[in-house]
Amino acid sequence: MTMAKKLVIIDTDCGIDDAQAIMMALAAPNIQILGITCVFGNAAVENVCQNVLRVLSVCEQEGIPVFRGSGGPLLGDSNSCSDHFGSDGLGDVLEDRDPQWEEKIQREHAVNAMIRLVSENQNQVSLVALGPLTNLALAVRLDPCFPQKLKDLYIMGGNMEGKGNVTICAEFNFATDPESAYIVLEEFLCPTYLASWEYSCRNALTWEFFEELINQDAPAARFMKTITSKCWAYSKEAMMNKRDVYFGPGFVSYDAYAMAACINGSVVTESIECPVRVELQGTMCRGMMALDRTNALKKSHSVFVLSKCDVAKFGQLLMESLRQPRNK
Ligand SMILES: [Ca+2]
Repeated sequence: MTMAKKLVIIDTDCGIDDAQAIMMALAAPNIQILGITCVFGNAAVENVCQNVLRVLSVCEQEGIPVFRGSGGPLLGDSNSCSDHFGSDGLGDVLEDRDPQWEEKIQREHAVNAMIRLVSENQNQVSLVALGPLTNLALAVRLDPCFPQKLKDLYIMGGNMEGKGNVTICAEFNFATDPESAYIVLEEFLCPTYLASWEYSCRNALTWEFFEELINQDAPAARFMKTITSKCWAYSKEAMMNKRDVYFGPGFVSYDAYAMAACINGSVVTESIECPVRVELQGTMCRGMMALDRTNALKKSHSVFVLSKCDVAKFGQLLMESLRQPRNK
C-alpha cells in the first residue's frame, strides 16, 4: 500500500540548522517537498540559495525546485543577516562554490511560487517556515486568500517567556523582521504550530548524541560534520555561557523542531493553544512574541505554541536524516 504523502513547502534562510531540517524532510518517507523558497536571515539570500542547492546536492535530490525570495525585511536595515553560523550561513568551511548556481535557481520569485504551488494544491500543503517571515507576509499581501488555502503552517520562531537570543526579549527570526512576524500571526488563520526558541532549548539533546549523529557513515553526516566543525554555535565550550544561563547545556538544532512537528505530529507531546501577538514597539521588546492566555486581546484565532517534545522520537528523526543519500 502506498501512503499518501504530505505536500510541503519549506521557506528557509538556510543556516546549519535549516540544512538539518531540510535533510530531515528529504529523509522522511511520508513527505513530498514541492519547493524550497529562500529568504535572507542567517546569510544574504544569494548565499541562502547556494546553501539550499548544496544540501540538495549532498542528498542527491537536485530535482526539487529552489526559488529566491526576499533579500531584506519589510522595514529597516536589510543588512541584518546573522553570523551565528558563519558569514555564509554554513560555517564558512565549504570551498568550490558553484559558479553556475544562479542557473539552478528557478526564474519565478519565491513568493509567486509559494502562491502558485498552494493554489494548485488547495488545503493540501503544509508550509514550514524556518527563517524571518518576510516571504509569508508578502504572500498574504499579494493573495489575501493564501493562508486559507494552506493545510497548516509550522514556524520556527518567536519566544514564549520573553527570553531572547538576539535581543534581551526577542528571538532571531522574529526580531529580524518583526512586522512580517506580526502580519503572519495576525492574518494566517490556518492551523499554526510554533516551535519557539524556548521549546527548542528546553528539548535539547546531549553533546554525546551530537557526536554520534555527525559521526555516522553517510555523505549527509560527513557534510554536517564539516559545516559544524568550526562553527562556534556547535561548540560545546563556546555555548557554555550562552544558552546555559537559561536552559542548561545541550545541542539544539532549532529549525529541526518545527520540521519534526510537521513530519510526525506525535513528536509533540504537549502544546499551549492560545492567541499570540508580536510586539512592534519598544526599545527592549520589539519582536518579542506575547502569549495571550487570558484572551485580553479578544482575538478569534489561536495558535499551538509547542511546549513538550518526545526527545527520543525527535532524536531518531535526526539520526535518519543524516543517513543520506539513501541506498549508499
Ligand atoms: Ca533558519
